[in-house]
Amino acid sequence: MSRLTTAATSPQTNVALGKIATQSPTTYPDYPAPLAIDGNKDTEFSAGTCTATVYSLQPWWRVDLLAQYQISSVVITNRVDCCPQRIDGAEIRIGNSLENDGNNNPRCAVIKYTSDSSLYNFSCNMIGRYVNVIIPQNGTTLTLCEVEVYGVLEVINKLNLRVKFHTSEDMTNSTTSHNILQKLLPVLSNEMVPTLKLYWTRQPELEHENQGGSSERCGV
Ligand SMILES: [Ca+2]
Repeated sequence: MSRLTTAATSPQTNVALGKIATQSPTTYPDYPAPLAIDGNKDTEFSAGTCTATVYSLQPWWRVDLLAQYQISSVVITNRVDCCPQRIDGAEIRIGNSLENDGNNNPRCAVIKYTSDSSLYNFSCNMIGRYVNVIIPQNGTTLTLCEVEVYGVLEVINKLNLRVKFHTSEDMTNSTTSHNILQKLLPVLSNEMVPTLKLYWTRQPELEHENQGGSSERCGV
C-alpha cells in the first residue's frame, strides 16, 4: 500500500471576487448581480457598478463561493447618490442551503442604515458556501454597489489515503505513478473541494496475489 496526501490552502482575501452572483428574478438587466462582486466600490449608481432589483417583494442577492468557506467578515458598499436608506433592514445570511434561494440560511447581521458611511462591515465567523443579502420587507428595491466576503477555504488540510488497484503499468516508474494521480484527481475532486493537490508520500509498491494457483500483479 502507498499513501497519498490531499492538501488545499487559501489566503485571507475577498473570496467573492470571480465567483457566481445572482439575485431576484425581478431585476433590471442593466444592473445584474455580478456588479456587486466586480471589485469596483464606486457608490455612484451612474458609474454602472451597482446592482438593482425592481421594486418587489423581499428582494435578494446571492453569491455562490463554489466551495465552503470559513467566513470571517462581510463588507457591504451601499449606494449613496440616491435613497441609501433603502438598505435599512437588509439581512446577511450565510450557509450551505439553497432552500428559499439561500435566504433561509443562518443570519449574520441586520443592516441598520446610517448616513455616516457607505460601508457596512460585519464580523460573521460562520461557515458556508452561499452569502445572501435579503430585504425581508415587501415592496422595496435592493441595490448593492459591492459585497466583499473575507474568509478561508474550509478544508481538511491534509488527508492521508491508502489506495490499492490492479494495473499492468509499472508503478515503480515515477512518470507512470504521477500519471495515476492525475487520473485520480477528477474522481476525488468535486465542487466543494475544487482545489485539490495529490502527491505520493511513499513510492508505490507491488503486491502479488495468488488466486487459484495463478499469480496476479497489483500496483499499490
Ligand atoms: Ca461594484
